Amino acid sequence: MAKQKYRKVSVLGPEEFTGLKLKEPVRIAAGALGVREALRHGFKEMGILRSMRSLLAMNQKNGFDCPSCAWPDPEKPSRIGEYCENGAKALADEGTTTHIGARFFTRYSVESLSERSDFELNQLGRITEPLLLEKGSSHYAPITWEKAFERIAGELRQLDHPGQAIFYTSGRSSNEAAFLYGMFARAFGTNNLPDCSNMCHESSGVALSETLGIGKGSVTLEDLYGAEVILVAGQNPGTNHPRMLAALEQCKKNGGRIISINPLEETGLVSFQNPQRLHGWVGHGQALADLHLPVRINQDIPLVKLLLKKLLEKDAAQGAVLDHDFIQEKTEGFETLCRDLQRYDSLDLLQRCDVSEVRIDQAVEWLARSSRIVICWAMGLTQHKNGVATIREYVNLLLLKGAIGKPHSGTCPVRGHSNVQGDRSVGIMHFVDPDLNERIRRHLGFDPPEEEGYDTVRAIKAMHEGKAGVFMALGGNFAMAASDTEYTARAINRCRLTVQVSTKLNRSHLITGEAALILPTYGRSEKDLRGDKARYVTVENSMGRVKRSKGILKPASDQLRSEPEIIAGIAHAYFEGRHPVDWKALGADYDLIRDKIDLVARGFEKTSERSAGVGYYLPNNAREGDFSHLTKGRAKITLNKPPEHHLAEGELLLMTLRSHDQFNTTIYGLDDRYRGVYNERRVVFMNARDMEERGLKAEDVVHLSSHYHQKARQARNFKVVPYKIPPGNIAAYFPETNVLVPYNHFADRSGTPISKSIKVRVEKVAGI
Ligand SMILES: Nc1nc2c(c(=O)[nH]1)N[C@H]1C(S)=C(S)[C@@H](COP(=O)(O)OP(=O)(O)OC[C@H]3O[C@@H](n4cnc5c(=O)[nH]c(N)nc54)[C@H](O)[C@@H]3O)O[C@H]1N2
Ligand SMILES: Nc1nc2c(c(=O)[nH]1)N[C@H]1C(S)=C(S)[C@@H](COP(=O)(O)OP(=O)(O)OC[C@H]3O[C@@H](n4cnc5c(=O)[nH]c(N)nc54)[C@H](O)[C@@H]3O)O[C@H]1N2
Ligand code: SF4
Ligand SMILES: [Mo]
Repeated sequence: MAKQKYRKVSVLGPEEFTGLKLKEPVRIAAGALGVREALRHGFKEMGILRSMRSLLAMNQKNGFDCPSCAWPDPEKPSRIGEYCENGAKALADEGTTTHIGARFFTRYSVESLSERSDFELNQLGRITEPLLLEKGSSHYAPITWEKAFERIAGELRQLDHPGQAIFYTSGRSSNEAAFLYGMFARAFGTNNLPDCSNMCHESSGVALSETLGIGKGSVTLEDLYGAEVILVAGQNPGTNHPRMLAALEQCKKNGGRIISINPLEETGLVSFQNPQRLHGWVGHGQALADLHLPVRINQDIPLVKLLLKKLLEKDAAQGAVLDHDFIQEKTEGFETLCRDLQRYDSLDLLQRCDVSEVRIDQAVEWLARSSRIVICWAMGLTQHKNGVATIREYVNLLLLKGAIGKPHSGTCPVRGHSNVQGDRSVGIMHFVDPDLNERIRRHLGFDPPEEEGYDTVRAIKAMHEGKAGVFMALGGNFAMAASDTEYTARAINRCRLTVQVSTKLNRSHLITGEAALILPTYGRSEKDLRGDKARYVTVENSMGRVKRSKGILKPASDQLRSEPEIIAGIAHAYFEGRHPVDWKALGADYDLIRDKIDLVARGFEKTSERSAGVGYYLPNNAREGDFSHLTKGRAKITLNKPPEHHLAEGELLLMTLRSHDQFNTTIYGLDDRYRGVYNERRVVFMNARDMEERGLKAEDVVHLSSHYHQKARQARNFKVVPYKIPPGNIAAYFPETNVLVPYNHFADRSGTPISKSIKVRVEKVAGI
């Protein structure tokens, strides 16, 4: 087991099995079972009263935003509850009445805690007071807030230059907290603002900015209801965005068709019952996807090319398939694309994506007849070497159909963390935005740095090379979420100080720099009181609507501080009150932060006022069909090459996925009922043919290994689960398999690690 240098910390945690049970996958998503599961979690963690009260306030007008995914709320939320099973699980996980404070940490050393699994660490509950792991010490000990702020300020002052500090953000922070954090990093002097979106939708941001002039999706929730065709590509909404199923159901009721493009037949797209409607409690639910295209991993470009070729042919034969007026008026690159498509042989494209032609022709038929088309996607498209190109290819399809900038059509990159989009909108980015810098100068009165900072991958490399002294994280679990776990752990170890602003214990509190701080904060559901006044924050959902979120639960401890207070505390200690920004005042009064956001961040205006009720949409040029600020004033049709993986003999392509019982690195439970897996996470899903070729049977034990540039990496002990997955492709859960993802392999131009297409070998463990 890998150990880190300073303390003998187990980087990967236990690699033993927990007792796999295989059953038939549950094929109906949500419905009665979903509700029962949700309540079971809530009652167990929080008690009946606390869980009922909070569930009824979640995603409601005067309540708080679900802390789980970024799916939007309808304008009129259901009064009997506007949440899903996984939102309820996230809430129970955050609102748990199990707590750990200094006494616990006196008993258990960091080393001993590291022998527990991520699942067990999370079960320990909420952290209730600030803690310091001193250099050379084996245990965390309590520290006062003021001393913690002084310590951080002192370490920051000791750096040779500001570029030696790194400020990571996970997407759960509010706009207010993220704004203060981003501005503090710049005031300190660095753009080293890596963000969870670097590992997530960065490829979408890059592809959409370039083609459509905005790095966000263009649709609203209502757009989905009236679409004629919705493509759901590389996304598993039944688990990761469950309320999206209700929107897909609405689309179908209005006569729309759903096409799923995914190597797996994910539950939810196959069959769904809406728990918010009574008829959903009985019966068998309806098949949501009208058509499933089981594309091989990372072969979306050949698949879309084939769709495009067939649409062009149909257009030539019968006309009225493509929107030529739109193409002429609003786009550039159409002729070049047509010429380029001729170079590709249809049979070759068909073989690459490995989808039956009958199904492809059905998709072409529906696409040809429709003009209102929405494409939804998530990590299945972004986390590949060619993530940006893949998304650009899907955008081509929309542009050829004129399905952008008009109702019920457009792009829908479905965001992960509940406020990851808002964080970017208010200034969490490692690159330089000259307009933003100009507004900072004008309205905040200081000069922000003009040099690009580190994204996630570059931050890890810099730490590994000893170029960073302080690593701070506003939420998240960097050590486990990032690729190449052992390399990343060694990188973090080289820092002098690591700081985690967190709600619950995770491995990033154990894999640390020489010294480490844990600064415990409120969860979204908790009351943020200033005197006797409850404060609210704002968040932006996946579709660009900004609204308020106000917690209602009694906080886990009276020693917690809000994220804005913590950042303001650090900034105040660092600048000792000598800075044009009055950090302390901002940390106390969020209206003042919002006034600054209005002035500094693009598209925000009167946020305090307009975020009330259903909130307001930020400006979105793609939604308006306005491409005037792009070069040539037009949307870009692009050329994108199919990928070449050059698999060696015996190699397979691995995609790393979420189970139904986790939120990223937070493990709620060990089941994945939609895939028929119970009480085990160390599993690898394999096609029967690949199993046979390797002489493997169900539940055989294997090790997985990857080799990139002569470097071998291994993930040990996985049980084989026979599964309907394309031959040559396998799947396993993250974060257990992150150890296989090479830190230096990431998407071109977006830097997103290749978590969905890793070349691996499967080796049977002899004698088991
Ligand atoms: N309950 C729960 N909700 C969550 C999260 C969670 O962990 N738990 N995480 C949140 C976050 S941060 C995010 S980013 C989202 C993630 O949401 P998803 O992207 O849905 O999550 P993944 O489990 O990574 O699933 C990726 C899907 O893409 C498919 N896929 C993989 N490779 C390819 C490919 O090459 N082509 C195509 N067409 N499909 C492919 C996989 O089979 C799988 O269905 O969910 C958010 N919501
Ligand atoms: N192999 C592989 N790796 C991946 C992915 C993959 O699909 N495959 N997905 C990637 C993606 S899409 C993402 S977004 C990243 C996720 O990366 P992160 O965002 O870094 O990880 P999370 O697991 O979401 O972070 C969970 C921790 O956040 C803290 N937390 C929870 N709520 C709050 C809060 O309200 N405030 C604060 N301050 N802290 C809080 C808790 O301590 C909890 O343990 O992982 C990426 N890594
Ligand atoms: S769909 Fe996402 S935001 Fe909505 S309740 Fe479920 S987890 Fe929360
Ligand atoms: Mo994500």
